[in-house]
Amino acid sequence: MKIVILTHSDCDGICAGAIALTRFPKADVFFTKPVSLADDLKDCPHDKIIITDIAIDFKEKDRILDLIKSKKSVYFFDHHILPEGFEEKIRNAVDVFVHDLNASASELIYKYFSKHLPEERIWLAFYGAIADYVDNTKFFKEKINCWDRRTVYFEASTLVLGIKNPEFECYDAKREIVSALASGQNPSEIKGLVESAKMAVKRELELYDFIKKNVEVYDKIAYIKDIEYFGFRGPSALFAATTSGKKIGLCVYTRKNYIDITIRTPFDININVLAQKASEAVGGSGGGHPRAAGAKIPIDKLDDFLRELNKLVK
Ligand SMILES: [Mn+2]
Repeated sequence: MKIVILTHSDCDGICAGAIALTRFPKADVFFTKPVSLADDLKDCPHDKIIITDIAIDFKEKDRILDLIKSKKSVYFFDHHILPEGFEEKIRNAVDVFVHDLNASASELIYKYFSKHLPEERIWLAFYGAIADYVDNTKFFKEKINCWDRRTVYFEASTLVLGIKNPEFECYDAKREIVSALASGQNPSEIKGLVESAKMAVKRELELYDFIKKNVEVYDKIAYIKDIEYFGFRGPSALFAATTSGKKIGLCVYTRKNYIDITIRTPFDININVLAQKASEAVGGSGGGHPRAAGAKIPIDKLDDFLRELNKLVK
């Protein structure tokens, strides 16, 4: 049987993919994104398709559902908000459906396959959880006590930060990381990854200084626009909030036909809900996780988006 793993190319996606590959060592691994999932499914000749850590794009949802129904066997592991009314439909269309907004994709897939995995592969579930800021689940808090958490966080940081440099940014390099992790190597054993992570730390600290000097504010929101550190959108958005003392920070990038916005908060605010409401109010789309969200809006709507978002912040 031909098996493929379709996963996200961030740290959680890499770890979820590596857990799936540990379970099915002969599987192919492909990286995808919400907007390209439908096309990737269309081209997929495999008998079993494992989808992990990919949000369902609400504009593509019907096409994705039809494609899933046309496949022999689909396993679905995810933790992004599903389009309204979609959960029941996808649950009925797949063989395995595991969805939880409060845990990482890595944790969900690890728990599902754990009986078939080496015990120490739980580290991959830890890395994914740490990377996605969900290292606070009951499962994580219980299981981390069985290991030296300092070592686990060192390895997680090596992976999260290491893949930010161009050397490890491309899909081929990430596919190799997935294989190495699936075979039991730790991130720090992957050649060049620790050095790469160290460079990322240096750039992140430079970025902090830069944002401190250049942050702009709009009432309760702080933002930084079109800076050169593209791979650091999450920390950029967070530092915008941190350095200005505002509740919400944005990192804004003007792309060719739209504006890409990364949103973070140091506070306990469900910014994914705010991102979705504010972006839909200006004709865009948005969502993500409670502490790590994003939006895509029409190119001329930044002022409107800031106003809408600001209205939603208590
Ligand atoms: Mn994730």
